Amino acid sequence: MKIERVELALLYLPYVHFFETSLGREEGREFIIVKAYSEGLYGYGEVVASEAPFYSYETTSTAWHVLSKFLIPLVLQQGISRPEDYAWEARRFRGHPMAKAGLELALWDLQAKKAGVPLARMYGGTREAIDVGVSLGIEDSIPELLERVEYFIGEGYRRIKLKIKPGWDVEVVKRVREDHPEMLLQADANGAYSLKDKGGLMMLDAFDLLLLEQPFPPYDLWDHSRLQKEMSTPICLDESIIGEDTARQALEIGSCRVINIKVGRVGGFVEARKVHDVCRRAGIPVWCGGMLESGIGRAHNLHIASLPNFKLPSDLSASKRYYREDLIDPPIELERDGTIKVPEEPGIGVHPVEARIKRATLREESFS
Ligand code: OSB
Ligand code: MG
Repeated sequence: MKIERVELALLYLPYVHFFETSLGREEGREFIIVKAYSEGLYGYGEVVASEAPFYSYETTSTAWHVLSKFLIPLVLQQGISRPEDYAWEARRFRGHPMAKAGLELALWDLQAKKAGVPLARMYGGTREAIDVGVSLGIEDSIPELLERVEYFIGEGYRRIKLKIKPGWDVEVVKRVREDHPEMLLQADANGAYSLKDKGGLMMLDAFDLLLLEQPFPPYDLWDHSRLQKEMSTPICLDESIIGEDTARQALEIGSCRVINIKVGRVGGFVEARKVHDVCRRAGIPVWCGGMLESGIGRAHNLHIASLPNFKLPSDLSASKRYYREDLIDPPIELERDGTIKVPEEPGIGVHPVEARIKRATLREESFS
C-alpha cells in the first residue's frame, strides 16, 4: 500500500453548550482532520490539539507544522504506509503526540478499509458496545449543573463526570450526590490542585466517587502517589500518562489505581495499546477519555475502547451532546441501555460528509 496523497484541514465547530474546565471556558473547538489516500481508498484521522495550549503544549498550529514538515514526509517521501512502521519512525521526533496520532489513525483507518474489516477487529477488540458516560463542565451555578445532570441521566447516561476546580468542588459533588445516591459519579480537576490542597481533596472521599481524575498537574507522578496513599477514592491519571513508560512508573510508585487512555495524548494507537497492556498486566482498569472530538475522532475512540481492559465507562457521548451537526452521517447515538455501538463497517465504520467538513474548514493543504 503506497500513500499517494495526504490532506490536512483545519476546522472550527461550535459546541451546542459551552465547555468549562479548570483550564477555562470554550464555546467551540479548532482541530485538524487528516485524510490519507491510497489506491482509490482513503482513511481519516483527527488531531485533538486545540487552538491554545491549555490541556497540553500542542496547538493546532504546532501540529500543522510538525505534520507538514516532519510526519507527512515519512509517509510520502520515505514510502512508509503501515501504521506500526510509521509509529516507529515517528518516535525519532520528540513530543507532539497529538500530531503523530492524527496521521497514525488515518493510516489505521486506511489499512482496515483495505482489509475490509472494522478497526476494532484489526485491533483485537472484544466488545460490540461501549459503556459510556458524559463529562459535564463547570456551570455558572449549582442549580444549572443539577439541571444538566438530570437531563443527561434522562437521556440514558449511566455515569456522570463533573469538572472541578478550587471553589467548585466539594459542595458541587455533594449536591449532585444528594440528588443521585446510586449513580456512578467521578470528578476531573485537570491538574488544578497541589499537595497543599490535600485536606480539601480528601473530603471528596465521603461521596463514593468511582475515581478522581488528575488532581495535580501533568508530570507530577510523585505528589499523586503521596495523595493516593491517603485517599480512599481511586486516583485516575489523564494528562500525566504520556505513554507506556509513564504508565508503568505511575503504577510502580502508586500514583493512581486507574488510567484514562486518550490516543492523542499518547501519540497513536500503537502506544495506546502498550499503555492498555501494561495496565492489564498490573490488574489496573482503563477507560477511554475524550477531547470533545468530532464523529471522526469519536469513531476511532469507539474502536479503541473495544479492547478487553477498557473496564470503566468511557467519555464518549452521542453526537448531539457536542455538536448541532456532526461531521458524520448518521451521527453517533446512545443506545437505551447506556452504551454506544462499535461501528461494524470497514475502517472507522462511519461516514464523514465532505460538504460539512468543507463548511467548517478554515484552512486546507494537500501534500503529494
Ligand atoms: O480532561 O478529560 C478531559 C475535554 C477536553 C479536554 C480535556 C478533557 C475533556 C473532557 C471531554 O472531559 C470528554 C468528552 O470528550 O466527552
Ligand atoms: Mg481529564
